[in-house]
Amino acid sequence: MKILVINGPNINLLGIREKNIYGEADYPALLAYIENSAQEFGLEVECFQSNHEGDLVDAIQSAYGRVDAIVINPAAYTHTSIAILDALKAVALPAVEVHLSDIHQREEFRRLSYAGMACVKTYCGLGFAGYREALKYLAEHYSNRP
Ligand code: CA2
Repeated sequence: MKILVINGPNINLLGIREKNIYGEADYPALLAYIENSAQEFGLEVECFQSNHEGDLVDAIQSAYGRVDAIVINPAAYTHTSIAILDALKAVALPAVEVHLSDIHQREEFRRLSYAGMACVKTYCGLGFAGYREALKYLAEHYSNRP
C-alpha cells in the first residue's frame, strides 16, 4: 500500500520557532519519523511539502491512480482552502488529516477545517505521533482493498 504524505506551508520550518506549540524537532526529523512509521506498518510513503496552495492541489491530483491513500497536514490552508477540500473530494482517495497541535485548543479561527470535511479521520495535538496514527489507521482500514 502506497501513501502520499502532504505537508503545507511553514512545516519545513519546524524546530526553529514556536517550539512550545510544534516541538523541538525539525522537518528532516519529521520525514525520518514518517519513514520509520511507514516501515513499521509495511507501507510505502512518498512525502511532499509546499508553501503554495496550488502546488498542494497539484500534489493531491497527482495522487489519483498512483497511490492508495493520503495523509495531509495542510497547515494554515486547513482553515481557508476550499481548493484543497475540492481536490481531496475530486480524487476520492481515503485521506487522513493530521495536525501537530490541537487546533481546537487554540485561536477560534483554527477550529474550522475545510480539508477535514473530506477526510475519514483526523488526529490533532499528538505531535509527530499523529502521522504514525494516521499511517496505522490507513494500514488497518484500507490495506488489502482493491
Ligand atoms: O498544528 C498543526 O499541524 C498546524 O497545521 C500547523 C500550522 C497551523 O497554521 C495550523 O493551524 C495547525 C502551522 C505550521 C507550522 O508553522 C510554524 C510556525 C513557526 C515556526 C515553525 C513552523
